[in-house]
Order: sequence, then C-alpha cells, then structure tokens
Amino acid sequence: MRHQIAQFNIIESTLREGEQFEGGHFSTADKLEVAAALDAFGVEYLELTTPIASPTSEIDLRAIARMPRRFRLLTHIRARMDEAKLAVDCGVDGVDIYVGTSAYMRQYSHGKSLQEIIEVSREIVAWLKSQRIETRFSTEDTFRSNLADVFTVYRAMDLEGVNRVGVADTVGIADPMRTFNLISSLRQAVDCDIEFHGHNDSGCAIANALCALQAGATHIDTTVLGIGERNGITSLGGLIARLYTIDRELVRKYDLPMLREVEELVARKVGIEIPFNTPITGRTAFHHKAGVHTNAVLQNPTSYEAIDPAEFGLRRSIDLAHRLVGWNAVRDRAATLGLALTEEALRGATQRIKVLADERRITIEDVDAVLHSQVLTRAGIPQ
Ligand code: HCA
Ligand code: CU
Repeated sequence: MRHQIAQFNIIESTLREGEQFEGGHFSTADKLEVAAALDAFGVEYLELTTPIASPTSEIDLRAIARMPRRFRLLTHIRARMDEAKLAVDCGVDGVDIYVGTSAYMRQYSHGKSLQEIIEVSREIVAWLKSQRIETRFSTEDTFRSNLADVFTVYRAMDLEGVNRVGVADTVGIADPMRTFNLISSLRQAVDCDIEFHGHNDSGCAIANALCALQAGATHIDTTVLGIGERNGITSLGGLIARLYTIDRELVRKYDLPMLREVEELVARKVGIEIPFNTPITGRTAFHHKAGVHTNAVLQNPTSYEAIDPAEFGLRRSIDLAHRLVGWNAVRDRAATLGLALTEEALRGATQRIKVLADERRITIEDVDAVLHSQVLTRAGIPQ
C-alpha cells in the first residue's frame, strides 16, 4: 500500500555519518555552529557520533546537549550497555542502536549470533525505556541480511517497546522498488515508527528515501550535501527537493532560504565546493540556456522549473551568450538595458550573436555590445 507522506521527520546525521566523510573533521566549535544552523533550518533530530569514539566526541555531545535547541539530540551507539549508559549521562534525548545482521557483519564485525543480538539489545532497550530515552534499533546492512532474521529481531525490539526500527542500506545497493517492498513488509510486521538510512553508492539514496516514506517510513536520515562514508547518504537538500516537487506544503515546516547557508557552512568545514548539480543550490540549478527554454521561462518559469528558486532565496539566470540563444531572450535583455528595438532589429541582433558565438566563447558583454550597435545602426550611425 502506498502511504500519503503527511508526516515525516528528518534525522540529520551530518555530525555522525558526516564525520565519516573523507574531509569530515569538526571541532567542538564547528559542531556547535553546524548544530545551530540545522536547528534554525528546523530539522527534527540531530544524530551525533557516539561519546565513546574519543574524549572530545564526549565533550562535544555534552556541549550540544546543553545548547539552546529545538531538535531532539540522538547519538549512534553499538548494542553495548556501557555505551548506552554513557550516552544517557551525556544528556541525549534518544539513542540510535545499530547492529550488523548480515552474514558479512556477523562474520567480520561483531561475531554474534542472532539470539545473542536479540538478548543484548533487548536488555539495552528495556533499560533505555526505563530512563525515558527515545530508542531506535537498526540493523546495519539490512538489504544483505536474511530478511526472516532481521524481521525476527525487529519484532522482538518492537515488543520490547522500542520507538523506532531502522533499515540501513549500508553499501548503497538498494533500489526504489526494493526499498518500497522491504519497508512495506516491515510496516505490516511492527507497530513502532520506521527509519530509513540509505547510502548513495549507486545514486539511489534520495529516490530510496522517498520510496521508504511512501511505504510507511516515518524518519529519514540525511546529511548536508549527502556527505558520509564513501560517497555518502541521502542529502538534506535532495530530500527537500524531492518532497517539494510532490507537494511544497510537505517542506514548509523548514526554513527553506537557509538551505544554501547550511550547505555552504558544511562545505567549508569539510573542504569541498557545493557540486554544480546539487538539487536546488547547485550553481546551475536554475540556469536556463536553450532558446526554446528561455522563451518559455520568460513567460512562465514553471514551464521549465519544478522548483521556485525564490522560495529558497535564490534566483534563476537566463543565459544569452551562446549560439543556442533565442530572440525572445534577446528582446528581454534589450528591455533590461532600456533599449527600444524593433522586432527586425532584435532578430538581426540574435543572428549576429549566433555568428559571434560560432567563432568563439562569448560573454554577456558581447551580447550587450551587439544590442547597443543595433541602436546605433538604426540611428544611421556607421559602425
Ligand atoms: C555504518 C553504520 C551506518 C548505520 C546506519 C544506521 C550504516 O556502517 O557506518 O544506524 O541505521 O550505514 O549502516 O551508518
Ligand atoms: Cu551509514
């Protein structure tokens, strides 16, 4: 059954999964800055690295627990009671427990049997519940695990009173259909909320997150610009773009014009540029070029735009300096420059721009020079 995506929550993991990104090193001050920006943007949850990772990781978690914030603070731990106790002591609102259930993880990671996983996790979930800590239980590498096994574990955790179970596409092999099917079956199997965490190794992370929601998932893990282990996970902006194009009301709860700022902040901290093809904020995301496109966009931007840049505090650009230019765009430019030219003159200018652009790469200054020369020619002034 396809669910209406009325309600969903973002679990922003830039300060956990994002720390596993190649350039992901955040100082305490960096973490506070990123957390404040994400808080202002309005994500519902922030997930931080386990306090057990290093002494400073613990200091950072405690600092973020104390900062003024609206988001609920989570940390990401293995199924170990000492780790759970330290997390709670740091002041988190919730704990995300993860356990490897695939044969690979059982053999090469922790070496536990299914029964052992259930027993240990049950005890931790029960203790966390007694501390009134929101608790999630996820199986790492879910898609390469035996589904009967993972469902057995999920059901046991659901019965124990866990708030959410998590599905993780740890190696990025899931596709939208598989994600939809797995989450749909899980929706039937448990009563608690469902979280999806998808890696982007094969470029499906955003689509998979959407299908997870359509199948009944309630929480999606994201990171800013999709940073994370290898080439990362579902990006915050990508998920926003995906949901906006279904129904913009779905994402109204976030401060959309802040998206670019949050991305620029994180990009700077991890030493990357915002890629040109990033949904919404990429440099070329609202760049219109071909004559057919620019003509339509000048009349009604919706003709070639799924997203309104103004809602994100951004602007579209109409590119005229090339051989694919159309005369409508040239007319628009002439009007911007305050030049009154006849249709014939505008068509003549368009032809001259095309000829010039065939010879070399031209700029908007070349376009403007052609338009000005048309005015002079019309006035009978020789060029
Ligand atoms: C990892 C763990 C994880 C955990 C996801 C989750 C993954 O391998 O680093 O807690 O749901 O991708 O499996 O990020
Ligand atoms: Cu991950």
